[in-house]
Amino acid sequence: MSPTMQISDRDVLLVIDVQNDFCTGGALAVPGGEKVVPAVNRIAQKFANVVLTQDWHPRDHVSFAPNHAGKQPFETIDLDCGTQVLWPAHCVQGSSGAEFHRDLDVVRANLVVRKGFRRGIDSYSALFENDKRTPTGLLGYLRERELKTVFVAGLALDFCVRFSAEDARKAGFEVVVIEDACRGIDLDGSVATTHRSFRDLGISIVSLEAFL
Ligand code: VGL
Ligand code: ZN
Repeated sequence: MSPTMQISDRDVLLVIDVQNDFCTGGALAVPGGEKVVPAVNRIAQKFANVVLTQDWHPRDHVSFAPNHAGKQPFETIDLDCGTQVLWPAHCVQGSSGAEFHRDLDVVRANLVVRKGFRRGIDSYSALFENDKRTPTGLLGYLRERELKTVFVAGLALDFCVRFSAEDARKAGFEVVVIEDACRGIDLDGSVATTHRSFRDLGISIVSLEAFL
């Protein structure tokens, strides 16, 4: 993508999980998570269409390590839909950790998609839950609004940003990840795996500079 990108009414900015629990001091802090906030706010100015996602778990969620006797955060378990990383309890419905970062310009958003609200299944992607089948409704929204290119920013690069970008690409959208408006967790090389996967799927990566 060339510098000074032109954004059209068919483009959408998808802002993933910029919530207190993923920022410094939060229950599942992504290193430098809050640093995406000014970047996202700045880019969002350029878009007519901005969608936010909000990780939104019940307290007894299957992805929480404390809900599994003898398990520590970042260990894994096997579920019907595949391997599940066990996380510290985070983004509990209605908690302050689940709120958007206070400086995030939420006024720009025309839709908020909540995900991960079913006890027995996690949802990294903003389009499909981790069984790869249960829709969140966002794909229908993007199609019905006739949006074409999905720009993705937020947290965490190697989990919810990754799977959202991949599902949008597989559904036929052009997908552009704004790398320096994202931060990663990096579990067992997951950031490198994410970059390889983006390349294999034809997901573009640009820097913030391309928008300024
Ligand atoms: C996320 C782990 C658990 C994310 C959400 O937003 O990337 N990661 N829940
Ligand atoms: Zn979560």
